[in-house]
Amino acid sequence: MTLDIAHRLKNRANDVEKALTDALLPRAGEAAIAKLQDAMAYGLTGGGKRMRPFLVLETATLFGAESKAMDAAVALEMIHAYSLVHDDLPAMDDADLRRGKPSVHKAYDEAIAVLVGDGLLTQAFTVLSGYEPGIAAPLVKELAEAAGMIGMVGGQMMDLYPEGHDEEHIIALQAKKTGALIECAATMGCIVGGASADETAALRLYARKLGLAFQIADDLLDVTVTAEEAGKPVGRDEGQGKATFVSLLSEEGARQRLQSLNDEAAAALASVDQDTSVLEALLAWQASRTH
Ligand code: GRG
Repeated sequence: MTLDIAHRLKNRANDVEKALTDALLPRAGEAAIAKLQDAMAYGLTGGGKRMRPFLVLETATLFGAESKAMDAAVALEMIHAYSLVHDDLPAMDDADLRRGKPSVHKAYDEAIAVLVGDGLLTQAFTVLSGYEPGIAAPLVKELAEAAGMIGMVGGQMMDLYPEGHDEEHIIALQAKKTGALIECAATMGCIVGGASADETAALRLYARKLGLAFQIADDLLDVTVTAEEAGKPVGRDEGQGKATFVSLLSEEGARQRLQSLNDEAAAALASVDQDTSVLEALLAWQASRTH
């Protein structure tokens, strides 16, 4: 039977959506906290491709640990959603639209959007604390490092205060800003699944290549689709004079780089004994995504 990756992503996304909704229940008795929870749910649910949770679930599935992986997937998506909510704030990217609907600070207000990000960031670690200690500790370390100063937040800082506009700088920045959470997704799946050090290294390498390819696809979409298709503002990097893979390599060059990264990611899977066809299919799906 041929693998329908779009269908598999959709099914996983539906399961993740339900788990994310449940993770913010029950609503508190205090009206203010219930309102915060509503705003957190607004930023967390009702959209998104759920590629990072997909990667957690599929990596864990390689090692027969699918049933244990949803909480790790939820925690990671909470971090991702927080980053989008904060990134959209006027002090950051100042974007009014996210996933085709008003950004959290537009639907609520700026102070609530800051608290929504804070709430999601911290709730992610509450979710991980439910794992048995031998798994919870490495998951917490992995997610905290990927999200924090040497990971995504560090990458955001490098983007705000660039020390260069050349390819080397953009690769280093994006490996942290976008890549760290994607690498973390595969690693969390490995931790939950009890993968060996070699298997984890191979899947990390796969995810590192995928993360960079993901950013290149994002840069290409930024210059090829409308804001309506993207569900968020497009073409802003060029307006702000920010270097992207497209401005550095040209559209054609960026497409070629994306393809070589996909080839390298597929090669990294070769040393994993399990059936990695879903992870391989994800590469092609990601490269041709439309939002
Ligand atoms: C602490 C104030 C404050 C801000 C932090 C951490 C941060 C701001 C920003 C993170 C960096 C960021 C938003 C990177 C963008 C990565 C990216 C391409 C996101 C879009 O991911 P998709 O396409 O989105 O997976 P969906 O909507 O599908 O989930």
